[in-house]
Amino acid sequence: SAPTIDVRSGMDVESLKQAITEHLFYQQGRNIVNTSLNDLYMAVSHTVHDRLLQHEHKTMNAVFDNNNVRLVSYMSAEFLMGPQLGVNLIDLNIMAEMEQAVQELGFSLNTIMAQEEEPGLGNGGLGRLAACYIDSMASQQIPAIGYGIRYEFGIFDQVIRDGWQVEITDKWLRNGNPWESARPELAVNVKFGGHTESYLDSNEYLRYRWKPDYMVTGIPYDTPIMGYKVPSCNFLRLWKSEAEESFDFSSFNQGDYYKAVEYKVKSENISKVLYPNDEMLGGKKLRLKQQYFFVSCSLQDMMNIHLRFDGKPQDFHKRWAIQLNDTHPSVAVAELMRILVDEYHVDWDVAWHTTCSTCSYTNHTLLPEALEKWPVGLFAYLIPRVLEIIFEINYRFLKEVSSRFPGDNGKLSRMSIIDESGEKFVRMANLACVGCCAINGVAELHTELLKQQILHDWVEMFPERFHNVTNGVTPRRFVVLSNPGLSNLIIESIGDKWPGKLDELRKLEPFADDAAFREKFRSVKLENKKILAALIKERTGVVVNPSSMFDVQVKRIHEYKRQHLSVLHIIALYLRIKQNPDIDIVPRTFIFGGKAAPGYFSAKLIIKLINSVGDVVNNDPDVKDRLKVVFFPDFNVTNAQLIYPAADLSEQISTAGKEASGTGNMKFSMNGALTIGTLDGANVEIREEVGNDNFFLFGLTAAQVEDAKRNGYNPHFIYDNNEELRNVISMINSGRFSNGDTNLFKPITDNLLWHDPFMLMADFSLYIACQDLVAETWKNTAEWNRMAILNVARMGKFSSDRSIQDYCEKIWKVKPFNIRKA
Ligand code: 26W
Repeated sequence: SAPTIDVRSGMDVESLKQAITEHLFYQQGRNIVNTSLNDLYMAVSHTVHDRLLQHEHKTMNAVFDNNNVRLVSYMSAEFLMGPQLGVNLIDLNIMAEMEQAVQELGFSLNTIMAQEEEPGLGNGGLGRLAACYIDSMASQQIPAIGYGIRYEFGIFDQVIRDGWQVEITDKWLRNGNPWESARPELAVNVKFGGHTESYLDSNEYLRYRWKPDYMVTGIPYDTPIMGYKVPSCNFLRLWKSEAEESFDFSSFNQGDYYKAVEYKVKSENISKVLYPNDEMLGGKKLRLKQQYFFVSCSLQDMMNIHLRFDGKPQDFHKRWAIQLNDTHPSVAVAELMRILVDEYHVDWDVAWHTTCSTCSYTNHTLLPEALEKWPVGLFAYLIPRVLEIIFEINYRFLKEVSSRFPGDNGKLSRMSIIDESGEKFVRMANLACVGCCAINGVAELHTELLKQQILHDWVEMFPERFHNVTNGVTPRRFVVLSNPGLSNLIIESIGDKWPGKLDELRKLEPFADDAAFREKFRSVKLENKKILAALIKERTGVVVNPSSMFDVQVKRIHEYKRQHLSVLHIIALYLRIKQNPDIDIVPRTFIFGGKAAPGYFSAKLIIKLINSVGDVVNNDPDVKDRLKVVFFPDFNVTNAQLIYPAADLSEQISTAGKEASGTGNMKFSMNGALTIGTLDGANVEIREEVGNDNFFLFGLTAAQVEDAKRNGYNPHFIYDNNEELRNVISMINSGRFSNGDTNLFKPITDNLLWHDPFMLMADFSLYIACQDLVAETWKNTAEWNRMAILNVARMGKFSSDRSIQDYCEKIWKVKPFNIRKA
């Protein structure tokens, strides 16, 4: 008999084939013989999306039927999602069925997956962390919504021309987005500009209302976020800004069509483009508008959901736990107060209790230049009523501070939400610390330094608010999907429970001593390296040897991350070869990748330096292909998924105390790379887990860095006393890597010699010695692979599932909600 076909939800091959064919025809207007690759990708993705919607619908019905569920709202200006098709097939457990369905239609699933244009709605670590966390919340069956901005242009695409970074706009929506659904019926309005006035309500209470200049409409676009092999499906809700339809210009300016057009453009601009800066933004007005826009939309939406449950406005905290991903959404503290007090007439003190009980704040950086502050004047101009509320919060808070610490004016001025030392600013971290019941750092060391340094006053005032939640990453995307070779090897050995329960990987430990397993492990890595080598050839023209050590540093380009320290090492090796061409040296391929903020000159010059050193080293016959240097252009999630599985050595070499956590470090180890790293961020905990013997540690500690600074650090002195270092710097300054131009890289070398804020000079000799040990270890293949297998086996702690469990227990006080049992 003919198989029963269920076009919308069937998971068998026949149903999938039928569904693809129908979507191709009815949605794309194509049939299977004249389809384009993109139409095919759209049809396959719509087929998967249909199935996700079934789960999303069931999850939301179960949640809404239950009055006691507390939901999580993960508010983030960035969600660096990466391609969706592959992970969704894994979560639905239909990868094999889809592969077969597509094959029977005459295509290859890999080619179709490669067609996807990833939503790059984030800069780096913080945005990618948000994406891992919404994945893990769904997998842990925590009812949650991710709230953010639907940027029309995500992070720019990077191309390299003549060794320099060139930025190209990211038109990720140009071929359509099959994963999102617009929900215009859930649109909300956001006020901007104008003035406030007071009035007496019917009970003679003094109230305030905000008469805005104009309003902007937020349209939500939802993307389902499926849990891994569980029936729960949450969603990501991103806001697009549009002009408010009913806004009537004619009433004050008869028929001014141009004014209406201008207003439309102004409204739509808010969600137009992601700011590509991951440090400070010099008070960009549009950025503040973005922040307030998405926060206000999200809070209104959350209140609507809460009221649908028949909740009272002041019980908002019983329905919702809000996590603020850094300070970017921290205006939520004031906006929630505004909604409760102005719109629902809740008493101030009650509203304040509700707000503080709802919100928690995650800090992601200690770098002072990345702490957000906005000119008070800008706030007054854009969101006057919100500023009044901030003043009121601050007035009441400072009264509390002075009664707790009488006469401590230093404390008062440091803790004030308003910076009054010169031009007045609103300090967003202070607003978050006042209005949140929990504050956390993202790795043990980072949390300790936060408490000692930038948030010290806050620890004295509110010690119970402080927590650590060490970051984690999703093993579904970063192992199962991106490294099928390794996944299958692990499954053969210890079964298939580990992707949802990463501590299971411990069972791999005994295999580290099994020569046959080590050989299979080595061959998986080699295959991954061949794939990457082919891609490197295609993208850069450089031919690399897959059996050389792949020494990789991929992350945003920043001086504190010290990509240039690795460059100094490369030049040192090159000098050794030039001095003795027959020297016995371990063949290495150095692979760099990462974007520089468009206005960050030093970072862009570091990219140029990497490419310039590569040009010389790669083409010098004396090198005999023993060293290759590659800058892999346009590092993004898609490319990352091909790079981590092919790495032998992971470079995590930031100045101690500067990298809050790092998450790439975790992705490398999970894929069987060994780490060379400083005691910084999560490196400390990674080393603790994998064992000191299985981690290449070097460099000053955070405390030593601080001491050296206090005692008048002198980089030039170190340079004077280290011959190898002198030769390396001289080689750069000689113009050898810049066609004789002795000035091109001067800004880098001068900075190192005379300032060196990130202490490359201090760490240079330690780094080189450690790299020599790395090379020695590499020569013993069995030993290297034993160490690498132990790294994989001991990475359980760094699953984002564990991070989410920590947030649930320590901060949100929410439990998994099993929709089957509900
Ligand atoms: C105001 C502009 C701006 C934009 C982004 C300032 C700061 C940021 C982020 C905090 C930068 C970021 O991505 N930080 C990284 O967050 C990761 C996730 O917690 C950590 O692993 C990284 O160490 C941290 O640099």
